[in-house]
Amino acid sequence: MNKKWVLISLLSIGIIVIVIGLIGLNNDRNQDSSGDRSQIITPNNTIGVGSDRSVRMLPIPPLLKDENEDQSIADFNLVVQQGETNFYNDVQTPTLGYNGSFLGPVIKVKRGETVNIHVENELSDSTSVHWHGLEVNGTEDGGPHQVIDQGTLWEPSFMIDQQASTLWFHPHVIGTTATQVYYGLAGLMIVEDEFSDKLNIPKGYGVNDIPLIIQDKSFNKDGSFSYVNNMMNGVVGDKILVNGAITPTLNVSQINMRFRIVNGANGSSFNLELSDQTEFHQIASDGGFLEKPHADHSLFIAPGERAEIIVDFSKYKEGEVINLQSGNKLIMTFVVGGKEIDTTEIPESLVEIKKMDESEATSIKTIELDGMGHMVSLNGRKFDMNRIDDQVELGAIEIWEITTTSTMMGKMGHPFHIHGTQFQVLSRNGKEPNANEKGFKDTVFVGPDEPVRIIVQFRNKGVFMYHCHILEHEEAGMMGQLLVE
Ligand SMILES: [Cu+2]
Repeated sequence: MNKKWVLISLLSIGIIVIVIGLIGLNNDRNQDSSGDRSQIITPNNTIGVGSDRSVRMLPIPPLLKDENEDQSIADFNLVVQQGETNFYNDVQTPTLGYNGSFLGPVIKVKRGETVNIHVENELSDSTSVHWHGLEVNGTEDGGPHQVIDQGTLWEPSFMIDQQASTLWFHPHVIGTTATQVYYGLAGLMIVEDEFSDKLNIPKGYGVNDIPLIIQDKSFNKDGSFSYVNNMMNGVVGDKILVNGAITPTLNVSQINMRFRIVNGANGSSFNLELSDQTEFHQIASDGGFLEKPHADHSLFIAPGERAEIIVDFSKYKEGEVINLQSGNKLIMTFVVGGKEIDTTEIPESLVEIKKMDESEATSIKTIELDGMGHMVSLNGRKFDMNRIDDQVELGAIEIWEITTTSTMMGKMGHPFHIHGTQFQVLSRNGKEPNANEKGFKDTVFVGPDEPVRIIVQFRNKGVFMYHCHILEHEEAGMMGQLLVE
């Protein structure tokens, strides 16, 4: 055999090994995203450079000041900026943030309030601010049609007309959504209403009502973020960050603690549970409270989804340490402190949810989410900003049947999100949806070969996106747009 043939043979073997490896990797990841807890993930919670084992406390994002004294109008200032953040040792990581170097403040609003937001873009790039879960007109939605050029101001104004909920905001520009979120652009919006005011649940922000923005990221040796698209499930990191701290610790008293959990990861789903398998109560999903608290010992949460849970720490003794984990992956640690008077409760019932009536639907549509990596499509096509994929009459109620089929490359699930509305899940794989999916949602995980039927009303005018919330899939074209008028 001459040298040329030896080289070709070696190359061929190499390619075959890589392909087999990728398929294997893909199958592993699929098990993870479909919620299979049998998969073992090697915990990797120490950082390479110098290995910092000191305890990192959970940062609490500040509440953003309302600059308007009028009780019925709120004015908020957001500056999108570049900065540096110290995540471990004395290394600085180049990051992005709102009003700071990483993540952003919490915007707290009330139902019925008029809200003006003044967004200043100080980045060297364009951005947008999408209010994920907020029911507003298309022009205020902050999607790819509301690009904020470098050095300019965007001033959306809207009235809050939806129930109490935990929403969030992040960029949504063509080509840079995934990287801008990964580098730190994400913040929370809390909506309150008369029902959330009345419920006797924990609501002291930063005291017994704590946001947990969960993300996974990887670092290079010099401390900079490593953004590597694995071509399958989007970008997956080997470090877990909560509110911008790597696997942090929170000291808690022996009381009820409410956590507003946001999966702010680019592509990873989490199957959250406490290390001692203790049950907690989920009280809200994406769009607001469930009818009654749902007791469970695990919570599956896909990118873009939110869940509010109450953990009763009065069951523990002082000094006990409980981890929040996903499979074998540490998310964060709770250290239990002393007893404290706690007058809050986990109520029997929370709110009344009017079931949307299937007979009122004027149209049944199908959404097919296919592929992975760059080979993704929605209903067989890739996103085109100049194409409206769907038109809906203002106020119309529709049933959408969302599917994801297996492809040659394997099976995977996708979190499906619709802008500007909150929907209800009618069925999952032909059966009743999970108990924690019976409230309002704006993002729903669609497993492989597991059709999900939703019922949705379009109450706001304009152009809205609907897409997979694995940000690399969205960027690769798993997105469509609809015109409501
Ligand atoms: Cu996807």
